[in-house]
Order: sequence, then structure tokens, then C-alpha cells
Amino acid sequence: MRSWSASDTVRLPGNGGPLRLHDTVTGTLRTTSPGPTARMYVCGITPYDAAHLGHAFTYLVFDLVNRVWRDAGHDVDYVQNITDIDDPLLERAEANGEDWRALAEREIEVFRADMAELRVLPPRSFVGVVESIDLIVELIERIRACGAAYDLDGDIYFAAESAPRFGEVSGLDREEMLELFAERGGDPQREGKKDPLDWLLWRAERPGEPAWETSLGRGRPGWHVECSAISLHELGVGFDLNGGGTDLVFPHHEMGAAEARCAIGTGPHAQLYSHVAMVGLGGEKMSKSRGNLVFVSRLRAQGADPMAVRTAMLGHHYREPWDWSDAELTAAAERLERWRAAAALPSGPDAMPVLHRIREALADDLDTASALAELDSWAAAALAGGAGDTSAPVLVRDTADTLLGLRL
Ligand code: 5CA
Ligand code: ZN
Repeated sequence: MRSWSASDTVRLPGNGGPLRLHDTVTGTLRTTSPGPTARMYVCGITPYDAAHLGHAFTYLVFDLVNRVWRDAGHDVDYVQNITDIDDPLLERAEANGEDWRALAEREIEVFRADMAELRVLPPRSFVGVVESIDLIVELIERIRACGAAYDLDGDIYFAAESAPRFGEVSGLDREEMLELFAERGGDPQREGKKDPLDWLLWRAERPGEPAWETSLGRGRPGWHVECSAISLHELGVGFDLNGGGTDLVFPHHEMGAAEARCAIGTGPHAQLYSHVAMVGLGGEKMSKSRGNLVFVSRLRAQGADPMAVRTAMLGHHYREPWDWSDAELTAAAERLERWRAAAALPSGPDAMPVLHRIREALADDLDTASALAELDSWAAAALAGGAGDTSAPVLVRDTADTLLGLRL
């Protein structure tokens, strides 16, 4: 599928260092050590509605990973999926009285524009489920061959007991798993399953629902297997980072990891799992099902500067849940204004230390708050008429742009 256009980045003097990130599996900070090409998979949107600030925050966080790796000299092979066929999409299309494909296409287009405006670098591969049915079926066939799948009235399930390391990603106990599975799209109550935690790999055709003719019969894929199939196909086994919001730790990434292990035999699905805390509104997770949404596209339509939206998000550490508020956007716009005023001066204090410290802050588990504080200090000194280095404003602008995605 077509991705979106990239904002330009410049090469900064020198190179950034290795990135340390929190790993969900071990619960510790780990230094990422990609090869010349870093491989990253991030779970994409289900396009039944426009992207809200929670989605945007997640993609912003992995955009920083992308930028830090590039600054450290890596190529980044970044893959993101689009869940362009799933129950919520079909339900919304039906409620709207429109074709599900038209709905998906429209919302994906809004998403592309949102991402481009927020200066999120595009993935190399932006892959829809509909265009990936063959490779998803192939993975389900491999799962069948390894003996982990069973048939239930024409549907195909993964038997959780066939996953020897089930729990390796989330570290949850069974009780917690059952609760989350019920909350997050699972079907623990379905009659006939061997274990309530078994999950759907393939859904046989139902009247009135879209279906594809395949070696598994007519039907469509379950949710988790789309991401294991697309990531393995695009990036291979043991890629560097698998990411998404914390709402995906269980069941989505746990079940995807089990599928990949079963089909591939050895090694973890990904070297590191990284998850972004939930953005809320009014004290609750921002979610389509709760309806407490602030859409990026609406903020844009209301005239918000996308760079102020980005600044507001950058003020938060990715592992701390936070609530969106208009006051934050106003404060971020004022902050950005100060940086812009300082960066427009003909000279300012030496900016090399700013570059070094922003590099260090980001490499340290994406400490964006410290990175922004560096811009604050430099801007304050420049606006107070500090030292006359004529190359400093340009270097500050390049640093903000390339490492933080902020156009000053
Ligand atoms: N299509 C699936 C992933 S395969 C999905 O979860 N789609 S989504 O549209 O619901 O979410 C898209 C991405 O945004 C996911 O990575 C999800 O974890 C993240 N996300 C969803 N809600 C929030 C939120 N309130 N705060 C932060 N991230 C969120
Ligand atoms: Zn996913």
C-alpha cells in the first residue's frame, strides 16, 4: 500500500550513540544492537475512524526510534500494517451504510495526511491485510503443520497449550490473561474451544461478510496472525523491535509471538518489545469504543500547528500514561514560538553541546522531556543575547528537525 511522503532530514555532525529502550519482555532497559539495517515493526491502525492523539503518540514514539537509529548510522527497515479488514471496520461501515473498503480507504488517507503533517517518517512498507491474505494463509498453513491449530465448525483456532512459552511477552498469569482476552477482542466464552484462551486464526465465511477463497476454505484471517505473518514476511525472524501501545501487550503480541515461534521453530519473534503508555482524555484511555477522542485531523482543521501538537506530545515520556488537554496544546504552541524566535536570530550560543545532550537524552530510553529542556535553555540564552555563533541557529534547527521531527 502507498505510504506517505517523508519530511526531509539532514545529516548532523558526527553520529549518535546506541539506543537504550525499555523491553516489555524482561522489564529492563536494554541497549538495542541492530545490524547495518535496523528492522522495526509497529502495529498500525484499524481504519474505521480517524487517528486520535493516542495513535499519533504511539507513531511519534517509534518515529523517534527511527530517527535515533538513523542518526546512529543505521538504515531502518520500518514496517507498519493496516488492519483493513476486521469486525469493527465492518460494523462501522454497516452503521454508516457504506462499503467497508471505501471507509478504510478514506480513513487511511486521513491517516497519511496526519502523519505527514506531524512529520512522522513513513514506514518503508505500509502493508494492508487485504493485500496480504496469501501470506497470512501461508503462515496459518505452517501453524497447522506444526500441530498447534484445530478446527471448530470451519473456523481455525490456535491451541494456547501448544505454545510452550506462552506468557513470555506479557508475563501475565492465567487469570489476568482471561480478563484481558475478553476485553480486547477475544472470545473466551465460545463453546467448543479446548481452552478459553485459544484464539482465532481463520474465520470461515459468514453470510454477508467479505471472504477470500483460499486453501483454508472461504473466509478471512483473525487479528493476531496478520501481524505475525506480515512482520515475518517483511522482516524475517528475530527482527530488532516489535512495537505498539501497551494495549497490545496481551493478547495481541503474546499470541503473535506464539504463532511465530510455532511456525519458525527457533528464536524469539523479535529481539525487543516496546510499548507506549496510553493517552487518555478526562481520566480514561482515549479509545474508539469509549468515544472520548481528540482527532489529529480535527485539530488540524481547527488550525492547530502540527508542530505544536508534536511538541505537546514530546513533552511526555512514552512509558507514562497522560491525558490530552487544550491547555497543553496552548503551552506547547508558546514554547515552540520561543524556540522559533531564538532559531530565527542571526546568531546564538554554541549549539554543539545542545546536539550532544539531545542525542544523549533520546538514546536514554527516549527522554524527550530532557531533550526539549535543552531547546528551552538554548533559546533562553539566545534570546537574552548570548554568544554570537552564527552557525548556532542553523544547527539548532537541524537538530530539532532531524532528531525530534520539529520544524522550527
Ligand atoms: N490494528 C491494530 C493493531 S494490529 C490496532 O490496535 N489498531 S488501533 O487503531 O486500535 O491502534 C493503532 C495503534 O495505536 C496501536 O499500536 C495501539 O496500541 C495504539 N493506541 C491505541 N489507542 C491508544 C491510546 N489511547 N494511547 C496510545 N496508543 C494507542
Ligand atoms: Zn498488530
